[in-house]
Amino acid sequence: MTQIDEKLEPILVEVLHRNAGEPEFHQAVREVFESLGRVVAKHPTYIEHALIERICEPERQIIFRVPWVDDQGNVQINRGFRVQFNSALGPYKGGIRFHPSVNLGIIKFLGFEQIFKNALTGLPIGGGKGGSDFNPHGRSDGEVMRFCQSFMTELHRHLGEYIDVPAGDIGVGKREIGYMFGQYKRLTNRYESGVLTGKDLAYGGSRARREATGYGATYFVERMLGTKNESFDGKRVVVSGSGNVAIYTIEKVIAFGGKVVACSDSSGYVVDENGIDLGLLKEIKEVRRERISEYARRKGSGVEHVAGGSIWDVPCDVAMPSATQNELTGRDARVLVKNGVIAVGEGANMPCTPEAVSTFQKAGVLFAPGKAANAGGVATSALEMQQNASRDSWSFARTEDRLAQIMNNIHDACAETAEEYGAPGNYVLGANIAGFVRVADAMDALGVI
Ligand code: NDP
Ligand code: 2IT
Repeated sequence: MTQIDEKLEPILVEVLHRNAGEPEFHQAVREVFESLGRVVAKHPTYIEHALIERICEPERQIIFRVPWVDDQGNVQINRGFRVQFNSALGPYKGGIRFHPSVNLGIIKFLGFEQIFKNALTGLPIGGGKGGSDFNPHGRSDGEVMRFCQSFMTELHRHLGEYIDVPAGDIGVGKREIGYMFGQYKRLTNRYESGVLTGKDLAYGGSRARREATGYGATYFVERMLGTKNESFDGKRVVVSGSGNVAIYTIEKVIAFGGKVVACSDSSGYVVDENGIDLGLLKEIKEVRRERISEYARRKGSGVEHVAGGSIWDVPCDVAMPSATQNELTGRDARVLVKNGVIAVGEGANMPCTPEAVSTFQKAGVLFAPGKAANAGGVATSALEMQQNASRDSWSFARTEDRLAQIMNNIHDACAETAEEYGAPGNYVLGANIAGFVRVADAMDALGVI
């Protein structure tokens, strides 16, 4: 583990103590602290004005009961969360996750990462995150709708286009956003398009928002490969997950000439040496909401389905972990390095454990951290807010151009910051410092609030 600067150590101890029992939040905070030693040495005001303590304390945390009735007439109870972490740069902005593993610590880790990610986009958005321990798998449309309506019945009083603007994340896509927007509109009697992003094109969504996270991560890694005179062209790529981020990562990697040979879900992975058939994958995952084993069953011989196991055992040149936090361990990283991986791009939030990240860095593997590489989703959400505010609707090409520009800018800001602070090629350090400085300077200008 990297040494923490001696001025930062007591602050970290206090933050960990104050947030006991939240290991993912601790992990995210520690990684940022590991990067900040060189910053506080240059700019002592960040310590003197307590900006580091302040940034670790959410502005507001909301926890609420979500009662709903299932198809059998039973009353079900879930827990809802929204952590409004930081609004120095703009309204709180960040997704909503529905997954049985959701708890306050997970939402705080995601909200904390979101602050720096959103700052890196250069757009006026603060950081927040929300969710519930509701499990949408196996639930009917009617159950999902009633759950979303109940969730929004409580949450709506805390939202607004100038206050807090949620979007999707694991388990929340355009269906859930539609049900939540419908309930918000009904409760407030306002057509406030900009209160949620990731909306369907039928009622105020942005073109290219669906594709944005995966496309953005691929643009970022393509530019990072370019620093070594490499590209996706002709490369073997493994993408974990088979949800929104994974599917549109696969689509863009293929467009850049790469071959994606494996993808996964929580039940296992498939290997298709001919390259993943994207049309079939979309039909199975986006339309039919089936398991990944169905891909192997439909393709027949030649495609392997491995139940359980680690997708990182599949040899590749580029790895794009795009499922969930801590899905790629130190052991997995060692296997990837042994198999000759040259670049890793985090499509998910914090998918690589700290041991995995240091394994890649020590081996000289190009490593793009999630808060930089997956920022294209939230950046395009901010473009959706712009379109809603100006009652306009942009073409796919115009939106994707902006996305590509933003990703290139984020890449270059991370690379230049790493260079400036004496750690060329360290995108983790570059992303943490560039993001932190933007937010901390804005907070400082606003006084002690
Ligand atoms: P989806 O719900 O669309 O897809 C998630 C995928 O990851 C599914 O294949 C799912 O499998 C798998 N998965 C989820 N949890 C686990 C788990 N505990 N173990 C193994 N596999 C798991 O979500 P997204 O694609 O939107 O999100 C993926 C990641 O990207 C998350 O980390 C999210 O925070 C991050 N992200 C998303 C953005 C967006 O715009 N959507 C933006 C930036 C980051 P199964 O279906 O079996 O559960
Ligand atoms: O993690 C993320 O950046 C997201 N889930 C997208 C957030 C957003 O507001 O678009």
